[in-house]
Amino acid sequence: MKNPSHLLSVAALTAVFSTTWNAVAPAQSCDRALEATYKVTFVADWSQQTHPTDFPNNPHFSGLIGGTHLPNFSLWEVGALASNGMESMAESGSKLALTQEVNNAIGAGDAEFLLSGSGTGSPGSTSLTFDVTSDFPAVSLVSMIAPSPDWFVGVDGLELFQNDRWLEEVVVTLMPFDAGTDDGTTYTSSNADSNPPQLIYEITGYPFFGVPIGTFTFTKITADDLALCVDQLVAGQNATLTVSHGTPQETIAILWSTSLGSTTANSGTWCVDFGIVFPPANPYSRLVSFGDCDANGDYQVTRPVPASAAGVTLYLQAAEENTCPDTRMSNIVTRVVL
Ligand SMILES: [Ca+2]
Ligand SMILES: [Ca+2]
Repeated sequence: MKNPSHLLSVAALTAVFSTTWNAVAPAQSCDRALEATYKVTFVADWSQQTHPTDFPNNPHFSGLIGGTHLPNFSLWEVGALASNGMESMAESGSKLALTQEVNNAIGAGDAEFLLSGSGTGSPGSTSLTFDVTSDFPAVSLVSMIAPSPDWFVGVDGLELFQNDRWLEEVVVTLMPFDAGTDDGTTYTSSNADSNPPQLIYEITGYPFFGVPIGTFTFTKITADDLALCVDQLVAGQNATLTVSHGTPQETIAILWSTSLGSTTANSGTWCVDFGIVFPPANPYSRLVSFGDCDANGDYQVTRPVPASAAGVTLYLQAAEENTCPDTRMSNIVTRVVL
């Protein structure tokens, strides 16, 4: 059973939050990064049928390795020298040195998350689920073509967050690259370290002849589309709530709840997928605020927190109007009213 004082607090919150409408301008920016989870599926097509020239035994790809990073950071790129980690990956399939390079980049503030997954026989497929944020929106991911001297497939700095939007799905057609670190010319050439090393280049001729190796398909699983920032909530004082990454001039609703869960609705202009729960009979009783973004897509409102709310745990989430059939939701903010 819920205790009566808790219910009283909730009732008081409803009354105050739903009857006070005082948006302030100009809005500050909520500097919280947007978070997303993607799945990348590597479909390897490389086979005797697609690439008959000298096709080797035991065709496979080494474990996926890479990271999410700043757009101006590069783990590898065509026309540049391969790092030691890229050389090791492309020649032996080892992840160790490249893992260290990604971790070093994370330590230097250039990268955010290490990506590490399994390899696959070919033809075959493997997938990897990973987190990414709008502050480090670029993903690089590679895998050795094996057996080979120093050949690999991969993406270099694919940005999953562009123009203030997460991409729903991106299909990358994979072509073979040469890391420039081994002079072998056939799949099964013995080791011949390149001295001096050459620049990374796409192999357009033998033995691939322009036929793609496979695909990386990046699919958005979940994502925050709006960033919600909420001050500390202090009973009897004003609190400021800020939403960023909204569509300029579009309407934002912020709602509160005392429980996490699920509330979805499709009412024509409001297609929402809340991770918090509202009373079915009157969801609008949980409305904190409702108003328009400014020209930057920011929205800000100040609300009084009722004195009776002290000790209550609140969950708050924002939604944007006119995005149907897609939803545009914020992160969920959890606050214990002080
Ligand atoms: Ca080479
Ligand atoms: Ca080498």
